[in-house]
Amino acid sequence: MAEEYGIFIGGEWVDATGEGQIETTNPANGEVLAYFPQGSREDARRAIDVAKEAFPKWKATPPAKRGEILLRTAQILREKKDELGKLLTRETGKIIAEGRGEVQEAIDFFEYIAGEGRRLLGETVATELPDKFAMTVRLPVGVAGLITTWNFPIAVPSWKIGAALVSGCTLVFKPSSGTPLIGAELVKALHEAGLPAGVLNLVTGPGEVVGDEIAMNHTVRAISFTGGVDAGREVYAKGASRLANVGLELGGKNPTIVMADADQDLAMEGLLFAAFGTAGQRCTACSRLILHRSIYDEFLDGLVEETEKLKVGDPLDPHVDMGPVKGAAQEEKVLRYVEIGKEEGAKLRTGGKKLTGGGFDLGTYVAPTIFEGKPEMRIAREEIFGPLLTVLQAGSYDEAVRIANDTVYGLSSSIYTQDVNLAFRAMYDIEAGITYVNAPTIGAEVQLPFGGVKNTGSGHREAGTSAIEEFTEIKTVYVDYSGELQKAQIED
Ligand code: UN1
Repeated sequence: MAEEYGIFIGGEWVDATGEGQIETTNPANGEVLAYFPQGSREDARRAIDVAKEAFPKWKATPPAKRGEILLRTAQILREKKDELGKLLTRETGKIIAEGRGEVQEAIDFFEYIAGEGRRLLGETVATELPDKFAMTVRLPVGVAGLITTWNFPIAVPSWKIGAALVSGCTLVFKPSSGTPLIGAELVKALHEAGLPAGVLNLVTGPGEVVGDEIAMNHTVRAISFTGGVDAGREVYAKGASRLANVGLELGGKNPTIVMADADQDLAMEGLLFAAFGTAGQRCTACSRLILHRSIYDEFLDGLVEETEKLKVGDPLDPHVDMGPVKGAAQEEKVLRYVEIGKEEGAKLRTGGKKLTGGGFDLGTYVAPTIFEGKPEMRIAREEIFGPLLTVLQAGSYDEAVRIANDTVYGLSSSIYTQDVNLAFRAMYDIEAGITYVNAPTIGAEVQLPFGGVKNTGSGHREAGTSAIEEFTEIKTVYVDYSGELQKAQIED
């Protein structure tokens, strides 16, 4: 029998006032994993108020102590890595190697960011006056609201929670209704590690209700959102209406350029991983392949052949390469784009259908799909978030970059070439937050900034050296120890 959860406020699981339940299910076979409340606006407000109350004490806790709790969280997650990896696979449908990999990404980030508690660096800066000292310090913004999506349900919340907590913020966390169970496990691990009650509160529920309250509530000074562009735009506008700090990590239509001189085997292996890993359901997934004309036919034939060898099936089976897409809505979306691609005159090279028969009937499985398309087609422009790769052709490096940049998005990108000059040019020319050279578009490491340009974000970067910027404000401090009134800028 699937367990029924409440919402987590003030260090305990409590009943929600909202009506209705979220049923979290396994996309591989439809099994119900748990029930969570459809939280109400009042539930969200209660969590925000508790976070506000907990803030002064958490702010006063030395950052190194805050970091220690995060390090212990990493240890707890490491001990539970197998169990959590399996649960993550059951809740998202990503294959078990990726489920475990995602738990590892959360561990990596908590280990990394724990050390930030011994830095939280500011600057000391020279002043123009004698006997005066100037410096900057970083202070927490206050209560932060975190809204996340289902495709990275432990790693992405960990980036946000880890950075916000070490910064000294207290939090309201709304996990995706698609993956609340793994979100709850993360919250449990943090409390097992010693996080004080009230510092982190979890409220499940609809974006239009719980998410909206987080976006609109004046107590929430920073909002960190990962999800789709439409929802992100709304959160941004609502946050802006009350001048809150809004960090957005939205979609992608990530290109891979393969030049004529590329190591083709390496590029092909990388593409299979980037396009069909996690069934294409990563913000960083490659959904546009831009092939140099001189290798187009040869490379594409090889890629289609290799794609057809991918084993699709039960994501808990370690021999499987690709699992289901996340539920009926994702399946319907991918299949709709298959029809759109056909109507636009794109050439379907492989896949393009729902997989049926045997174990497939219980879940939502779509075959890895490759279309030959044109840059102006919708399948080459819109984020599909599934195992659908559109292949485009370019006659030169300049044309390839033009096509790569012809998108409203700009998260990840990749170029395969042996030409070091081209590789460095691409680093500047491609409009994206991340560019890989001779490596796939997915698999960003936690100690580097993560985020995108154009419609992918609002200029913030998560993880890495910039992780704490979303959750801290810089305070400039002047200390005048001259004992006299000294006036900057004024002569005499
Ligand atoms: C996402 O899809 O939102 O770079 C995050 C990657 C992962 C993170 C993906 N480390 O593919």
